[in-house]
Amino acid sequence: MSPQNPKCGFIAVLGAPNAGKSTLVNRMVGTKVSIVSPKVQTTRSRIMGIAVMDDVQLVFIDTPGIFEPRRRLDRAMVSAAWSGASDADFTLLLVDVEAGIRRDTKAIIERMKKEHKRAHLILNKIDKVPKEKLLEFAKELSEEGIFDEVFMISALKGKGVKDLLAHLASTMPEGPWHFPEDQVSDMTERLLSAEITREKLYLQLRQELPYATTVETETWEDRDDGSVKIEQVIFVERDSQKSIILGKGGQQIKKLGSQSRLELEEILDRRVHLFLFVKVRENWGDDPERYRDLGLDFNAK
Ligand SMILES: Nc1nc2c(ncn2[C@@H]2O[C@H](COP(=O)(O)OP(=O)(O)O)[C@@H](O)[C@H]2O)c(=O)[nH]1
Ligand SMILES: [Mg+2]
Repeated sequence: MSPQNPKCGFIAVLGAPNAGKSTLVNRMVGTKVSIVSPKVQTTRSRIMGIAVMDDVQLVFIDTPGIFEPRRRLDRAMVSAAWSGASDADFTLLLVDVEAGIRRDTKAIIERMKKEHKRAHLILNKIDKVPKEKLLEFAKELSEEGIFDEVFMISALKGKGVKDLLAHLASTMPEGPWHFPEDQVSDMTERLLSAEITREKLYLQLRQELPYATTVETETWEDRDDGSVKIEQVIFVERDSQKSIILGKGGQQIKKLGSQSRLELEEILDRRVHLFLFVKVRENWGDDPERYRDLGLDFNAK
């Protein structure tokens, strides 16, 4: 059924790493389109999550966190975040109230000021701090003069998210929908599947390791019985990392594979045969091949 008076808008979700951007986008969309972990820099590329409210289609652009980039992959991620913002009609700036207003957030605000950009301020993780603290943050940040509205939410618990969504829906411009009504994301199933495995990797493995890994779906084979066979490669930088991922007697990768498979079966709504391989690629972070799938700019400044 097509909408009577269609409205559609693009909304960029910006913020420091770990602010809860992906958690919020997933909640707005109502299903997982972007992976989440307690680690910083989980989201590597720009991901669109699409929500529909009556006649309104809201396209959220989840972005990698904005921080001071050091390595090539950092630069590509931060650049993807800013270009996400420039493609959007509206911007939400998410602040983790538990972490407070840190350098990364201040730097984002400074750049927005310089570019005369405006945003809605979203104070997230309100389940973690007392009310007085929230009001202080709201006051302090309002003085920056770039925020039109302030919302206080818990993306994790869902508190305040409905109000935010309803408000956004009421302000979207008139115009045709950009995506079919049942589409929830601009990601292919292949890419989402690789992301799900990377999420499990982040959740299972501690220390520095996850940042040095990337996952790609190599083959995708739809079978006659309705199931799908997926082969994925986990790229690491060193042999020592490979053995961590494999674990003793292959225990670690087995656990990884079964967790990822369970979630994939839920998301894809079909049986999944998942095969994981680990390959050592020293400096995969400097290999243009690894950027293409993610839609990242290898030469980002
Ligand atoms: N307590 C609490 N944790 C949250 C909330 N929103 C996100 N988180 C957690 O913060 C971490 C980072 O979330 P994520 O969505 O990956 O942040 P991103 O890097 O900004 O995309 C995860 O462990 C989330 O579960 C919230 O409202 N309350
Ligand atoms: Mg994220």
